[in-house]
Amino acid sequence: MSYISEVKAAVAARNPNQSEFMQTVDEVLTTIAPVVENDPIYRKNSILERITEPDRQIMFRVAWTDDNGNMQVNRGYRVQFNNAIGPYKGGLRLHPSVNLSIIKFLGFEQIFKNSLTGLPIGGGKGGSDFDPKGKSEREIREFCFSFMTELARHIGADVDVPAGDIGVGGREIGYMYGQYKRIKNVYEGVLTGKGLTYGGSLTRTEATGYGLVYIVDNMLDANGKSFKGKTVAISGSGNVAIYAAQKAQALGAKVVTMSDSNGWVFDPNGIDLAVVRDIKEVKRGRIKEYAERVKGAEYHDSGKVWQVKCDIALPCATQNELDANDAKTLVKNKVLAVGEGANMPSTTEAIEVFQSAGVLFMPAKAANAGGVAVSALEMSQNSQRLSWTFEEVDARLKNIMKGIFDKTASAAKQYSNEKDYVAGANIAGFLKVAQAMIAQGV
Ligand code: NDP
Ligand code: 2IT
Repeated sequence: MSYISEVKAAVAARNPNQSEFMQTVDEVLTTIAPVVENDPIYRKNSILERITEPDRQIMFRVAWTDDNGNMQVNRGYRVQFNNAIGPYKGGLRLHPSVNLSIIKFLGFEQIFKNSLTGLPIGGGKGGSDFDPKGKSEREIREFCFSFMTELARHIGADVDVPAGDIGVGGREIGYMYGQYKRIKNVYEGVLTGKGLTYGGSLTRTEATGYGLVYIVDNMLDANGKSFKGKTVAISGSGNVAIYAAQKAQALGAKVVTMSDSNGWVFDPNGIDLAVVRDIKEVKRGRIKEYAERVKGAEYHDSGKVWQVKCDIALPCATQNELDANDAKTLVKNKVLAVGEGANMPSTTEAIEVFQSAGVLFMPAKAANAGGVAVSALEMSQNSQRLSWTFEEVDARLKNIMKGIFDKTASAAKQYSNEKDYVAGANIAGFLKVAQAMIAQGV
């Protein structure tokens, strides 16, 4: 049995009922085979066994009182996966679907994504099955305080630095930061995505969406194409989706769709982002309101944005939101490129459909690394007690995304085929972490 097959079987046996975690482990181990099977050093050092087992998995009770005075209980998580190249770094997700498998899949992917940025950050992820939808300001604040009361003992600016993800934005980071400071009495960059008045970095809000469009633009450019005049379908209408749409529009594309978990909108005239931002960032409302406010726009509560004809598809909502049937529809409609803004939005089968049809496909670990990259720049600014301008951070982000594209493309060319950016990103991300693990011996 090959080393990779052995480890896959062992990881599956040790982690029953963790389908999302196994999905990413299967993909990563399969695609790094050309590196791992050709050099005995990886087996000798048990690198695959080590990299698939988190350093530490923390699960804890989060109790808080709702507005009726009743005590509610949720489960909190922080998985500190790998700190071979830097402190654990990765977001916190608040969504009712959160479980250990989802946090582990996100933490595992974060190891390789963070490595690709070229910055000194290890991989981690956390969150809770708390549902922020429909909660009052007071309930959100109390949940965040209670969550941080336990989390504070496990994190630190040089230990583990959480940030936002689904359901966690500037508001939640603010409450968590306030509680951390109260408990520890230190003013340090322990969280990223902070507000601009207390250590946050300019461009962090925009970074994931902008970075996604920058790297897709690099990929298009390498293939003689560009965003100009293209029709773009985007799913989601949260942080990543909004700023991906903004940058795609700035590069001359027409964005025609956005969605949330209730439904999706199609605007043949191009999405008016001021309306989306008012609904989502100000009112915290539903995307359905877009079609009530904008003439010519349609709202659908069934089906998916992928049925709309587009040149470029940017899934920016959640894992496994784009399956093989969606991929076949996109291919039939002659999609040129796909860039994953969300983490693992395409199923394994969907990726196969895109790759075998010759669609340019940029996987999440490379495509959405701009967010965590600017988080790492926020850490640097906090450590230096300096803050850089929007233009400076944006210029660095653009360079980092170009660096990720180059590393991904060159590893693809060396170990697989030129356009296999999935293998390219996994291999380039893996090599740096594996070398550090071997050097450190533990
Ligand atoms: P937000 O919470 O800001 O937005 C999430 C969006 O996706 C919302 O429109 C939400 O709709 C939709 N969505 C979430 N879960 C589901 C679901 N189960 N089914 C359908 N729609 C869903 O999160 P972000 O924009 O920050 O995150 C989006 C994706 O990008 C995630 O996969 C995240 O891991 C990834 N990511 C985020 C980064 C960041 O910096 N924020 C960095 C890198 C990746 P609704 O409001 O109805 O729930
Ligand atoms: O998935 C991700 O990379 C994020 N949610 C951002 C993590 C971070 O630490 O900024």
